[in-house]
Amino acid sequence: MSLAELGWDDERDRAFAALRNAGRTPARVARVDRGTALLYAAAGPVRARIVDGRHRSAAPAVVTGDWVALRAGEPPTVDVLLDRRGTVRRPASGGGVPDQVLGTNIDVLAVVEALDPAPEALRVGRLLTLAWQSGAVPVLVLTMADRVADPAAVARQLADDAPGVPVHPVDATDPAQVAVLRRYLSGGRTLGLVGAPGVGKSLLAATLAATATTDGRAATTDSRATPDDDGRAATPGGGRVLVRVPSGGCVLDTPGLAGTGLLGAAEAVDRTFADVVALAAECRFPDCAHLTEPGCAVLAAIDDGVLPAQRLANWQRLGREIDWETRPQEARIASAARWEQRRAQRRARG
Ligand SMILES: Nc1nc2c(ncn2[C@@H]2O[C@H](COP(=O)(O)OP(=O)(O)O)[C@@H](O)[C@H]2O)c(=O)[nH]1
Ligand SMILES: [Mg+2]
Repeated sequence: MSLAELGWDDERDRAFAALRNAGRTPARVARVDRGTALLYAAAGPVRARIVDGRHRSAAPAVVTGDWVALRAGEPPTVDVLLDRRGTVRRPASGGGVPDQVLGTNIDVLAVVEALDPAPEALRVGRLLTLAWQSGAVPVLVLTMADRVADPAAVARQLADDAPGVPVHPVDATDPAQVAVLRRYLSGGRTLGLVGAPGVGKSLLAATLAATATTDGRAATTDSRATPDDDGRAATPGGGRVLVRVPSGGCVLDTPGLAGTGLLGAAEAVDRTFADVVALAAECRFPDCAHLTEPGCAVLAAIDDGVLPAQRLANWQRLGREIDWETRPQEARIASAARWEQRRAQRRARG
């Protein structure tokens, strides 16, 4: 197994020189289980014990996608992480729960959303925000194209909301259609997959990893490509898992993100909605709420048909969500209680 196919390059090789002189070999983390990691090394897959780095205060935990220094032994161990590029995090959900790394060394991050049931523009915006934050290049993959009448039309609509992001509607059960994503794996790149549960992430990963036969259909999944060292069929299911693609590159599958918070994401939202932000900067009043104010450049753009009204609405809703996420928890509870009260009053009025 060539390290280059897994994303090893000259820069990483230079950074590794001293470790190599100390007898270590580089390897990439395919899966982390309790205390051990399954690694892809030049010699093949190897399971290694993770040496507890807690005595070194700043030592980060090993995550799927990491490059590590492998030390031969019985058992082999890993204790050094190389610098990361492109780290995808599930944001902290408040209440002191820290953010969670979903995977790292991701070059291209596909936000996966199904066309059926109809895509949720807000969720897509939220996930694209997470993608921009990761440092990876975002793309949007719309699955279940076989289940809707006009997938291209829906794709165009979502593309309007995501300037600069390539959009690919696909039937994920059809390897010939999934092949459009292979361009993101060339040169040993890693394609990450994020999205709600059940949108087809794992199917996309398995289809990309399957060896194509001459008739273009997927053969059985290449067992060397699947991160299961017990010989059982790989069931990436709940976990974060790095799947090797035999023709080069890797796919990093993640568990479903049902509700993805936006703590600290204001900047990334502004990037996703760069056009609205640029317009808002031209409003006459600096505190313009883009509702009825005179001299509002955003409303003018909507009137002129330059900006879809829905895009302003999505930007405002995401903005409110950020306020919500960053408000202290007591304020959130109080506000939720008030909301419940108002709802009860409305119900009582009938
Ligand atoms: N018809 C159809 N079924 C799909 C498509 N993508 C995924 N599925 C099915 O949807 C279900 C969930 O897919 P899975 O890959 O497990 O979703 P994940 O939770 O995002 O990993 C599986 O039964 C897939 O076969 C698609 O494009 N078309
Ligand atoms: Mg899955």
